[in-house]
Amino acid sequence: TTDLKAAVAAKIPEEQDRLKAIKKEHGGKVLGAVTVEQAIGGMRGIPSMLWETSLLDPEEGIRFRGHSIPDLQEKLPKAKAGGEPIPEGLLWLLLTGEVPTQDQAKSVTEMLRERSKLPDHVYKVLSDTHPDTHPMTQLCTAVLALQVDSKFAKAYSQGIHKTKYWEPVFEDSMDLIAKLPTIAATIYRNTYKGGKLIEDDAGLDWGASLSHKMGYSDEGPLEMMRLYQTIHADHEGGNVSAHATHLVGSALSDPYLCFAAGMTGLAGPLHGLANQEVLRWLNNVREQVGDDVTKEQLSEFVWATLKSGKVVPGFGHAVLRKTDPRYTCQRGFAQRHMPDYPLFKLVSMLYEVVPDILTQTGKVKNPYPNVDAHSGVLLQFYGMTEENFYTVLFGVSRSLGVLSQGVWSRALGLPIERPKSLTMQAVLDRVAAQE
Ligand code: FCX
Repeated sequence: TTDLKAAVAAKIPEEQDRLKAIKKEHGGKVLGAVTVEQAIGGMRGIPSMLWETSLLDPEEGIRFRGHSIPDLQEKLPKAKAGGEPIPEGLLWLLLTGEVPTQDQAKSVTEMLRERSKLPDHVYKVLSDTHPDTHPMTQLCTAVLALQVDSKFAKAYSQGIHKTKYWEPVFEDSMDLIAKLPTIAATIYRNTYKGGKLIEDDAGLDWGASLSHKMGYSDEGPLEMMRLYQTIHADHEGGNVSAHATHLVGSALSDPYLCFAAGMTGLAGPLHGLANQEVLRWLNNVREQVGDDVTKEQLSEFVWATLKSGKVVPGFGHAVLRKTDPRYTCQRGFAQRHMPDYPLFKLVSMLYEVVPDILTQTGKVKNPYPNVDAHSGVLLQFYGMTEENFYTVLFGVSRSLGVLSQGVWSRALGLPIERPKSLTMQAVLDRVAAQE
């Protein structure tokens, strides 16, 4: 089939049975103990939720439905031979678990295009926001403004049977994914280009159309955006944007509400906003020493950042313990398309300088670069110089992963999330009871 919804529907019964069997046969088994340190330390490493669309290996990085990033660059359908994968193909994979054919990916492109029209009131909300409103806040505002059209919220209020939840959740998710490029481009044009919007090009795929509507229609930025939108899509379930979406969705808040929750989390500087912070940091270096910075000067900057009690943005990770393959993939793109670009050289030099220094601090568990260390270079090269907008691009991509999982969370009937919290005294009482 080339019908995405039918392909998902066909998978649901076997996956429901699988989950039922796992629960029945292994429900009482232990996945891991929880230490006091973990409870205090941001629940790091506690296996405590189901997330089907991707799994993060600390050494090897993300796998989308079992496929690594290089694997997907090879296997996913492309807009042009030998080019970058199109994110619609990834969406099919995330939702069905199967790598799509060219025709299946094309049908997703068409399905999204049919749903892409943004209601007038959303344009109005966006043009009425205070001009200084951060683009991420504008993104959340626009997503919430769209919520009035939620098919799930409507179906729920009309008493839909719980076995059918996934269907309107699927519809809302596709509607929202379809509209996000127009929302993002409108935010960009309003904030930085005097509100002059650009007509869509009906021949373009979802990711390329985002770049086009922002005002960048050459082959270079179109290909870059396809890759960018593919690799930022998902990073298993525990990161802040995914977990926030998942948590809020577990209360049966509709996809607009839970995606907005995810995006408010992505807007934090330790998470998605790090791509903006990296650019600021790099610009600061360039302003102070110019493009011909030496390794010694760069080291001084890194140390100065650490000594002033700040993090070096774009480095470190809560789960990964090696260089992020999303970084490596973007580095490969830069090597192919912009090998002599000064900013790329600066970022490459950081790769040689920062890990050593972070290791010397003796506390950073992963001194290597993450996805956010590199994405700004690609955007800057093609003229997208407004770094405060970068996290919006991350957010558009993240919709593919978190909303796909949202469909499966409802299809599998996952319950409301409600972990246990403790007071400090309660922690001490539990520890004392064990001694
Ligand atoms: N620069 C300076 N210090 C760092 C650091 C960095 N890049 N990374 C970690 N540390 C520090 C932590 O702040 C912590 O210090 P503390 O003990 O004084 O509080 C200590 O090292 C141990 O932290 P660690 O266990 O290694 O890392 P966490 O799991 O707590 O945090 C993040 C992970 C990603 C938040 C952390 O590495 C960081 O702040 N990095 C910079 C911001 C960033 O790039 N975020 C984007 C991450 C990601 F790719 C994404 O979500 O987009």
